[in-house]
Amino acid sequence: KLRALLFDVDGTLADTERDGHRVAFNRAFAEAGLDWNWSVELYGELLAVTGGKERIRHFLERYHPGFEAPPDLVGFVAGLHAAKTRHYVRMLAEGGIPLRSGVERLLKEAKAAGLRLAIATTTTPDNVTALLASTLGEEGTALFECIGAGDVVPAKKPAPDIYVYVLEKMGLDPAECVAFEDSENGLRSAVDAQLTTIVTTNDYTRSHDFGGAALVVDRFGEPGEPFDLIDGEAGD
Ligand code: XBP
Ligand code: MG
Repeated sequence: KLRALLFDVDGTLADTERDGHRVAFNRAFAEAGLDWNWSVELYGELLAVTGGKERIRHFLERYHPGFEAPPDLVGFVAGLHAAKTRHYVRMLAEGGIPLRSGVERLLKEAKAAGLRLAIATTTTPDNVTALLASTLGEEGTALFECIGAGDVVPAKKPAPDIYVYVLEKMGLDPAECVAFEDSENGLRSAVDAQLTTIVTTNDYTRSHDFGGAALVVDRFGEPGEPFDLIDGEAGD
């Protein structure tokens, strides 16, 4: 029996990456006096590594191998990332990013139908509450029984840990849930947690490999703006 819907955040609930996270990283770099600038295209590559701190470290190793990092590299990256979170949360509070088509309706209809809702994301908890508050108002966060986010598990997506964490917290079996994701890393994470997974694609993820998804659509959609079916496995 279906009891709960589990949602990814970035790319699934809202298109937060290109005009949100990316811009916030760049603001944090500029503020720290660094001349790094992540273009829309470069950021698409960097998204292969989930987690902002992990992404910064990957960028350094790959694009600035000669960078004279301060002795406390972990602290340096954590400081940059904290500034990035501050910029990102401010952008959301200013109403910067709307929910994707069909998201609010899906959440509210699911809730009204008695389904339990949860979030499983690699992003920082403050970012999740900022997005929900800025788009759904103060009751936005309360829609979700459990918000699994960020460093609460050490291994981020594509590892299944964050989904396993949420399932344990809610006392649910994966067979009682459906997960919603937008990316290959997210899909791997959910599928490896034994979850039936619906994928909603976006500009950064359209070309990903979605093998193993129960259904792939280009959006959840509204009656006036229906989704396009990209792939579906009969019998799932
Ligand atoms: C989202 C991420 C996050 C965000 C940035 O992946 O990878 O790292 O890009 O957030 P998913 P933080 O949608 O698969 O959860 O900087 O807070 O990590
Ligand atoms: Mg995502």
